[in-house]
Amino acid sequence: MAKKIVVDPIPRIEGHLRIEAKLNESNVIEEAYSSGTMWRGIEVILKGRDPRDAWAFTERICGVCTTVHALASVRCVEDALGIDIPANARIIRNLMNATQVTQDHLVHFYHLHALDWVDVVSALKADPKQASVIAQSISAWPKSSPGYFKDLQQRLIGFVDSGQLGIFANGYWGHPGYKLPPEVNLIAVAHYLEALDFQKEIIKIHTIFGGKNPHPNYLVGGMACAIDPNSDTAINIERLSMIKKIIDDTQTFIDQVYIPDLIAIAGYYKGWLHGGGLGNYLSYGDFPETTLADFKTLLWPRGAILGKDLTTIHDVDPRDAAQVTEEVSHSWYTYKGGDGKGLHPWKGETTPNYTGPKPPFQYLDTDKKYSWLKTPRWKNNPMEVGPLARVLIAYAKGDPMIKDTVGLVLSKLEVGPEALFSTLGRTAARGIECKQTAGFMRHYYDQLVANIKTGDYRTFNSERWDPDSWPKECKGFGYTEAPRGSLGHWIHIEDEKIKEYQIVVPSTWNASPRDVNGNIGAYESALKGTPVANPDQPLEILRTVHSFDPCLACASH
Ligand code: NFC
Repeated sequence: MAKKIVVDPIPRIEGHLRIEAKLNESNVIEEAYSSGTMWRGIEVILKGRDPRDAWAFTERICGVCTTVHALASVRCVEDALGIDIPANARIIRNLMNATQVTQDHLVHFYHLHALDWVDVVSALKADPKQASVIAQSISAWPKSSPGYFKDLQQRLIGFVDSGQLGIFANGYWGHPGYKLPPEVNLIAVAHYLEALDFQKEIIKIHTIFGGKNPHPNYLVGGMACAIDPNSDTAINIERLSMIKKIIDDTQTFIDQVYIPDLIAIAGYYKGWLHGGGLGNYLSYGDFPETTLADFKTLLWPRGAILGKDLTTIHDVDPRDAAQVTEEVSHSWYTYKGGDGKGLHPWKGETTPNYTGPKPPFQYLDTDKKYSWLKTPRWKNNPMEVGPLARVLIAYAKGDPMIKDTVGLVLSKLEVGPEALFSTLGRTAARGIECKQTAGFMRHYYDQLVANIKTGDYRTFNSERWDPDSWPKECKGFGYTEAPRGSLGHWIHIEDEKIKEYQIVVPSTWNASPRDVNGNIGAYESALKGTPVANPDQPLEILRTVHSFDPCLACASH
């Protein structure tokens, strides 16, 4: 008899995502339903406030992608008010954004996703000498001696013997889906712990430019950090050298730890090609070399792919009311003109109306409304956003750096580009992109130093700071490519206050419920057709959903 299984909550850090899956008699997923189970109402909280404060509220949507909402928000308000920012501010924002993506992808690979492929308990059976031989054969990373792996294994044995697996508790250890030999599991666990320590170093760049992390400071009109090579309270030579050292170390870690681990682990799973999903991909693009309006200079290109067709990249314009819409036919909100009517975010509404079952309950009523996420669509199509979308769009557009790195990863794995349309392809795309953004960190550091050397220390344009200089009414759009994908903020300002503010978030695109036409979202599509070896331990569902790196705090905001 067909069964239904529920995984709730499913993300490793960022909690309130529920997946319900219907399995057929052979335990293959026939239908999946993705539900966000919490809502906070940031869009409602923003109404009536000073638009210059919006970044500080929206940034609190998330502590994981902690900088991206502030970035989209200041860009949105600057767009509405017609503010050009100084070159240093653009470069610092790009550097902080590249830092965010790099750190976020590293944390995703090791701490949010690796344990779907790595069996921690199997590492106890590893031969440390053999682990050392393997580690040295795949990388020049110095922490690879037999003694290093033996010590780590002893620590793990101590955890297990005391019954305190701590961060490794509650895994499906011993599941037949785990394919790595014990020695590769031991190497991966070692790097899990090293990456946990190292990721906090990367993000110090935010504390230098933004005062703190999470939630560094931003500013409408520029950045709030002063540049003065001769002052010890500003961005000076000492801090710039600290940034340079962090970038050097980050590139080394990505090249010598992340990428070799990704290739080594993926090599054991390359037959597991489930989870491809929609085949529709969207990216707004990011990393402007001049202004945001000049799409041609974006280092991450803008575009859309439909039906896996890499020969045609469609033009994307998120300002166009016929392109980006959100509807609520399956979401716990109501729209004045009807819940199935797609609204462009400049006309968007946020009116919560929970109509789901009263807890405790066994299943959601998925024929009706079943999520706190709205349903975004691009030209009525469900779209996947995120690293795989960006990598495919850049690859199809012939970006040389992406072509090289994709080529390297595919040739090491001995698979063709079609393997990218899968859960593992999504995971590989994140690694490919992480190598690229670590390179962007260096690129923007070099740009910043070169610009400072010209004597330009400006980080803020105060021309439109005074609300008396604003029009009575205006609208703006701000975008960024966050680690998980395309993020847009749309604002309507009237009489110096926020009249409406709408946010369409990467995890909302990917985790959206069905639309009024019955089209399923990216998670729902990626899960369909996947065989589940043991419905009591649905490791396969974790793998595919985690490969998108869900963040529900962002998605339902
Ligand atoms: Ni939270 Fe996010 C915001 C999402 O836009 N989704 O990547 C970014 O969180 O992680």
